[in-house]
Amino acid sequence: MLSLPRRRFLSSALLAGGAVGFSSAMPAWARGAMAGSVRKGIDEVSGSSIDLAIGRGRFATGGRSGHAIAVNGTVPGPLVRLREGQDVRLNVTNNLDEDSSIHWHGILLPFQFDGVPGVSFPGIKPGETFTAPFKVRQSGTYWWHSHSGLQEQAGHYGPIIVDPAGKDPIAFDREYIVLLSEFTPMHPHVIMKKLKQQGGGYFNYQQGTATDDYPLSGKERRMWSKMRMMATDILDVTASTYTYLINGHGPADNLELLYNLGERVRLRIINGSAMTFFNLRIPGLPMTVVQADGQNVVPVETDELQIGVAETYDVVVRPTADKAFTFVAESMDRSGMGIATLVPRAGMRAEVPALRDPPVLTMADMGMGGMDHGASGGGMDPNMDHSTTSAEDMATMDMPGKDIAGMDMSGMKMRDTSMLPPDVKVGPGLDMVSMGAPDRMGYPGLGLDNVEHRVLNYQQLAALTPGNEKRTTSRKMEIHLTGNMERYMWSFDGKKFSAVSDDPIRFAYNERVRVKLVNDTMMAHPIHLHGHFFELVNGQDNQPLKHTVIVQPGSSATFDLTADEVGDWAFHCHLLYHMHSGMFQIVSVASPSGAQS
Ligand SMILES: [Cu+2]
Repeated sequence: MLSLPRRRFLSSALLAGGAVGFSSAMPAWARGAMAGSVRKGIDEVSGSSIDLAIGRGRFATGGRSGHAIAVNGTVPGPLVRLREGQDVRLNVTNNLDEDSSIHWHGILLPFQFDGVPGVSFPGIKPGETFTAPFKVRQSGTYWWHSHSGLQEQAGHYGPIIVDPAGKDPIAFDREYIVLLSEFTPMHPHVIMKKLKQQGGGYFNYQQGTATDDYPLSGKERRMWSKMRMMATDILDVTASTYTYLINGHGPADNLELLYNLGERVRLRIINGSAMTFFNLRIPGLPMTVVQADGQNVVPVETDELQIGVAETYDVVVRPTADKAFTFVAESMDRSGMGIATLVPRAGMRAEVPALRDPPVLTMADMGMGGMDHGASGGGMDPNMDHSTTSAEDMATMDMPGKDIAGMDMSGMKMRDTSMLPPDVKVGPGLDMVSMGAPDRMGYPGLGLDNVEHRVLNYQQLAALTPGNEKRTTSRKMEIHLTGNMERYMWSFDGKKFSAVSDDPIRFAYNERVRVKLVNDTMMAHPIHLHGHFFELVNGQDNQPLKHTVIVQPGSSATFDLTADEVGDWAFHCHLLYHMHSGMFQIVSVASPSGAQS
């Protein structure tokens, strides 16, 4: 009679004992329940089998705190450190109560392991572990992030470094990861909803008013308002909502990067943010750009560079003065900044520069930069000679805020759909058409075209090692980046992505195609292709390889692609809320036999 309750007691005691032993042996994140706060910063994982566990927690920085998604208990998640040529198994366990995923951004691997739900695999269900086994075929600086819903915004991202199999052509004495991101206590779905309800203006606290001090005349202001657009619409979400992070640390955290005098310090800069372009500079210290998107480039010395969402740049700096230097990551709209300090000794600080005046959009950003280029379109030629363009065009290219004065805009159409190729769908999702869409690969980025120091632009990038394919392209393709800012609709070719009805962009195996991206919107879009590197058609003999390209507002950018990675791959804008709103497509590369995957 007593046996049954006793057995019950014993078994529950055993369970409790087991649970205690389990919890003392394993950190909270490995059990799925993340008690309390998430740790900031970056641990390192390496070896032939790497475990990553996705969980929840609370994150706090400065005066802001809120919900976060952490991997292995930290935001950002751990550095995945690999070596070129090694075999690795990446085991991803989802401890969330919703589906999750990890995409290995910039890593070449079989498409089934690319980590995009609905494209290359079904996603990872709660409690499941997904394993990606593959051989590491490359080296360089990359990153990983969730491709499920809006999880990336909540902290689900981290860095990847692949060390080269042989000698690294980049000489350095010390290295740091500089992973840029944002934290917001606002739930990402609330951000999405506000953007949808109130257009891109919701988070823009820098909107022009009659009494502001933007360099705009009354006539210009009336013109912008007549178009129901804002010259200060630079980033959809700003520092009013975001705290900008470097390696998980807000500006108040005083993140230090220690160096010894004279050392060559390699900064592996990753823009792991959801929505923010950053202007990067270290006042008093020139930066030598040695790698872009994980691919070595001919070194270029510069003083500032703009990094788009999802891009990476490795720079080498050499502090030869015994002092502190501030690393400044200023958001493109200049509403806030991420801060770190390079210091020879702990506790030293350098001056933090004030935020500069916000830039304003110009006619070039409205797709009117190419007005006078006529039939040539100005688009396919990356070496477009600006000296042959009209004075008005020059004004639009080089003098933000000044160009609209003196021009009568009343006769101009912002939406001349007769300029569009027939495959672009004309509908409410398209509120602007670029006229001519000149190539602006030589443009350093919004607000950086009139600073007094050197600024990097895409035309300065050249692959370090020749040997990129020299085969000429056999086909040309034009893809339009389309949108309606006020309705917050984003698409390719006017078609919002829906997995059910859309046809993928198809390539034959090993086909070499010249792809021109035409931006029919007033925002810069960082366009990312999975599973491949494409070559920027930027006028260099050794075209640089990239996985992400910024297409400037009202402009075009062109790349050559050799489609030699079989399978279905995501192709999308890396602004998270643009991708989520429909600026997404599938690229399908046929197998060598010619069969579509
Ligand atoms: Cu976009």
